[in-house]
Amino acid sequence: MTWDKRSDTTVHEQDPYNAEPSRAALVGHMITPADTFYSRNHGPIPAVAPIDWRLRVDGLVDTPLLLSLADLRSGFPEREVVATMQCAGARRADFLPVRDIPGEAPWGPCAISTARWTGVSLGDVLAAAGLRPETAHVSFAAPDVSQVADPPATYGSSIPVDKARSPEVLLAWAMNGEPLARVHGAPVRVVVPGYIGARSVKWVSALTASAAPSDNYFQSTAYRLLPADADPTTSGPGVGFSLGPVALNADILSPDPGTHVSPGATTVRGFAYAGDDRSVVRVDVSTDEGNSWRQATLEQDDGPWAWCLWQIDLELPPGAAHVLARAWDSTGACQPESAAALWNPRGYINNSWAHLDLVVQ
Ligand SMILES: Nc1nc2c(c(=O)[nH]1)N[C@H]1C(S)=C(S)[C@@H](COP(=O)(O)O)O[C@H]1N2
Ligand SMILES: [Mo]
Repeated sequence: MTWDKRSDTTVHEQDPYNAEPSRAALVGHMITPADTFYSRNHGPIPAVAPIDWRLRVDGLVDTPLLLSLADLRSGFPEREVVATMQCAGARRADFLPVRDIPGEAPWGPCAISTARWTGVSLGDVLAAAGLRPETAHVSFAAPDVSQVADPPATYGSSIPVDKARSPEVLLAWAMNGEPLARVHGAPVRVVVPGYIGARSVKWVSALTASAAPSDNYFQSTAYRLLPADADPTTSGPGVGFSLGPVALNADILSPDPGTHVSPGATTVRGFAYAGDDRSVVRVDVSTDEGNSWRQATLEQDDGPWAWCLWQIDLELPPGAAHVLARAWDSTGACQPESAAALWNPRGYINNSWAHLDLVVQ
């Protein structure tokens, strides 16, 4: 099953289906086409007919709700948000030379994509149910059962209530103007812009208001950043810390690594993404191991939740070229230099400087 993805997609795993686009497919599009958007799954992909879909809203609410897709579409204002989604495991491949990470897919830089999402604000639905003041977190449940969880469990996550009320967080039924594809969570998924992809629950079936974060395996145990010396096979709930907002990241998408280019001008292109309440303000590129940096041209016209695309023309002398890139965000943070310093047992959030080797001849 290819889930209608391009033929140059890298499939890390067929079942569960885990796949990322090629750099060449991802580069240059502010909005990632549906056949190019990466996909991350922890179990078999459910088939949920739009007519059968229901959303339960319960927990610390005044009025529990049970909504159909028609209720959702007719009962709340429609909203559209351009938002980037990035998997916490993106760029894990660059951790592997530091130390192996058994049992996790070697995602490259392309476990990130951007779409125009249409749906309703999660906050509007929560307001209709009436959140009680003790609510501190909102949990999302889904029907897909994962054998990755121990014991096997359905997928779920939660986000803090302030984020849940923020208007950009959607219950979305469309991606790039088309009904959501099954592999992306049809008929309705959560989209939490600025947070790791794991929080954007697909095929969402319930929202629960609670005082504590979700005790679902994928919130309490997975998607926690462990200390380097922790054993991921025995680290249960509470070890390390839970990941939410995305850390500043950038990588190079073109040319492909190892490409032979002619001496003279070479255009280097990539993405940068700041996550949550920050924005990308600058991307630096170096061809002399970081002794000097030039600034790339940024394109970021699609609002605060979308990534930034960048490009720069470099004059490269004949021989081996090593290109570095690093982004800065609006808080003054810059990406860390080395993957070695960031290595962690589950291989999350590698946001170290981007590297590209080229041969100029
Ligand atoms: N129900 C459900 N939701 C899920 C997942 C899942 O396995 N099951 N994977 C999560 C992870 S880790 C990511 S990165 C995103 C990927 O969304 P996509 O497949 O649409 O790209 O979905 C998230 N939502
Ligand atoms: Mo993910």
